Amino acid sequence: PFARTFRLNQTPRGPQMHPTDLPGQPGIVPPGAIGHNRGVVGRNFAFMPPEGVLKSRLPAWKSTTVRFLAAPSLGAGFAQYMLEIEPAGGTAQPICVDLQHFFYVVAGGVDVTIGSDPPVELAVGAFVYVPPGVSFTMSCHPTAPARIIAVKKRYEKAEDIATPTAIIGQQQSMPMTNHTGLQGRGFKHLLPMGDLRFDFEMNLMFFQPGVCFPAVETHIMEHGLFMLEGQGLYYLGNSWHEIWVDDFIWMGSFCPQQFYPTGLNHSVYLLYKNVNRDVV
Ligand code: UGY
Ligand code: MN
Repeated sequence: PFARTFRLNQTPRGPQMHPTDLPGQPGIVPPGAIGHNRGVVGRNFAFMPPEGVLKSRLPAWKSTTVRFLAAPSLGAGFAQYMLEIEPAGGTAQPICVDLQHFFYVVAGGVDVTIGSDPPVELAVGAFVYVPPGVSFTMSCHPTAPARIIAVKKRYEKAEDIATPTAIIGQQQSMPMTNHTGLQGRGFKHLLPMGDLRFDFEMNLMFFQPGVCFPAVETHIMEHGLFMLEGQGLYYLGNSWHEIWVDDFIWMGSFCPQQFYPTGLNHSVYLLYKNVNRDVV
């Protein structure tokens, strides 16, 4: 009976529209509604297509939908979430002594202030790192909604190492590097690599179709992965998962992982990785 009733939902969606906001249509079962679910939560990984991630509203965020993707309740040592901010919505966050924040603009534009600095306009591809002990505000431009991928992490202080300072950047003006030497791969390290003040990295990873890692990786660092462009197959634990734009993956410590990009164009994802701290 599933095979007879299931039909792919061909409703086009605009770049600002989340799949859970699609208008219902009689006789059309949206992807993921019955049986055909790509979402999986394993012992130390989670694969989350956007259609199943429901809305939260938070007191500190005005006219904003928050969709939590990773959280301590999942097993993650950080939180990652998608902010969908309506025009003129946003937040003013007070100083939080031990929390650091990272934001990356996926769609639309926002104004951000960090501490007492003047506001900075962020467009698609811009990002901001807010260190612990620093307040910030974020407000969406009045003309269009914004989608921001966010990370929140408790800062792990290390002896004799200073706390990082704030960073605002734009990925389009950063150099593409490739320490692997493998043709068809590229990296943009949005936070300074090898700077021991930071306890996490945020990297954009670029792949040409068919170019994978030299080996299946199994490492202590966790990941939060948000798919920005392209498509492929992702190996997690011991199974392959089809990955598309807007999908999210949490990879816990020691989760075997590999990416095999498919499609005709390059694939890009934004990757959180905790680094530079000892095991206690
Ligand atoms: O840097 C990394 O750990 C990266 N190669 N992992 C990944 O993309 N899953
Ligand atoms: Mn990795």
